[in-house]
Amino acid sequence: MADRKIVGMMALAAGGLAALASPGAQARRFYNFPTPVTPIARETLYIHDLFLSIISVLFVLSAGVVLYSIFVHRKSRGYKAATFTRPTGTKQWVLVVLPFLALSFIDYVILGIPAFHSILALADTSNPALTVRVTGSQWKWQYEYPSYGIKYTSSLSTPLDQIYGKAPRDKHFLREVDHPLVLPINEKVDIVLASDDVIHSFWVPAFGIKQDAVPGSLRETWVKIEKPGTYRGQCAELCGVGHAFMPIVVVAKTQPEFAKWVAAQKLKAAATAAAANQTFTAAQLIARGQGVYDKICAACHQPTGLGIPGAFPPIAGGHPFVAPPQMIANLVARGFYHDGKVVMGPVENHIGIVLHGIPGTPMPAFASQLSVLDIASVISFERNSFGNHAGAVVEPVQVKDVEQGK
Ligand code: HEC
Ligand SMILES: [Cu+2]
Repeated sequence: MADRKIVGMMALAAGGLAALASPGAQARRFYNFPTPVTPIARETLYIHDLFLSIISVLFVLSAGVVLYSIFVHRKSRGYKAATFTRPTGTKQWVLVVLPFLALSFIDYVILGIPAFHSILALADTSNPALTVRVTGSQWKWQYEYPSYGIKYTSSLSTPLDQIYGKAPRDKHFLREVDHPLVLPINEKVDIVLASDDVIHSFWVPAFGIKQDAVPGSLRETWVKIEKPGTYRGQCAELCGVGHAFMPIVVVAKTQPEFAKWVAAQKLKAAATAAAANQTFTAAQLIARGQGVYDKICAACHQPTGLGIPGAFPPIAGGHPFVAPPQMIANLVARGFYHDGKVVMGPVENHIGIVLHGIPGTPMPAFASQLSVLDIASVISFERNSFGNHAGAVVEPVQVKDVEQGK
């Protein structure tokens, strides 16, 4: 009989969907969640799979009943539309109340308890073994380990040629950085998020976390990574034109490997501090500065040094630049504008601009992101490239002097 066939087909479809969505049967494929590597990610995935299986079965069952009724009780068989507007009689009341109770049970107990548990677990940042501070800024992440005195900036390392389509894209196009966040496995790491400018969002799918970094307030989340490896994520809050250029790369290491990394970072920090007192040749500074410029400044001032009319002033002196009056006034005040053209202003002002940014404009302060040597180098590069002929370069001590207000 046709009716029985339909019921059979419905059962088959329900079973198939349930098998697809059931946690055990599911291999992690490209269209699904990445393999979870933290307790939170695993719980989230479990809840997702559970929700999906139950919802799929309910969908198939209820759609099946609807389709069945439409087909079997059709007009041509002499059926007439029902006219009742509310349940009448015991049978109908049971058919209303039972599904309601069943749905409530599914929602508040079967799904509700694990969901509530994971929300509580997500918020529990107590007793971390390590705290890292993550600060979003346009358009890079800064990572700081207060207990080790380590602090560095992580920026996109995809070459500009690939971004501009002049070279083939590699596997991790726009998802590779110069200095990843390095974390130990099997330890609870408290991640304290802040922002230097607008709202960013720290999102690493394999960790099951996505937490906004909000200017003027601190947000927290935590991870306990179970497997060494490289995990990739992205800023998940539209934060300006460079939003797609601030990926997150986390390298999880075993405790001994992590300890080695910490020791190496401390040595590096000592070397950077020492470099602030050394002198370098013009060629050394300019070559180093070119690297810093391409990585950090070119996003706004452009690889050509010509800027973008109205938004980002050229670095190349002698270039006409049209911009809103306030921006022109800023440039004039610092000695970087004359006769409708951008000019190389006084070196102290140049150092000041790069150290402290231009408040109230997109020009960021780099004092906390770049070493004194990097700042000296990038300024040396800017003053001797793009057709600028300052001749002299800037040594790290000069930057230190301006920084200390000498
Ligand atoms: C997020 C975009 C952005 C980045 C990144 C950026 N700048 Fe700027 N910069 C600006 C803007 C905007 C101005 C103009 C601000 C104003 O006065 O309104 C500016 C102005 C300047 C000026 C003064 C005017 C001029 O054109 O000479 C200098 C010098 C400068 N930036 C150097 C740098 C250096 C060096 C870097 C990299 C270490 C850098 N900037 C990175 C946006 C940026
Ligand atoms: Cu962002």
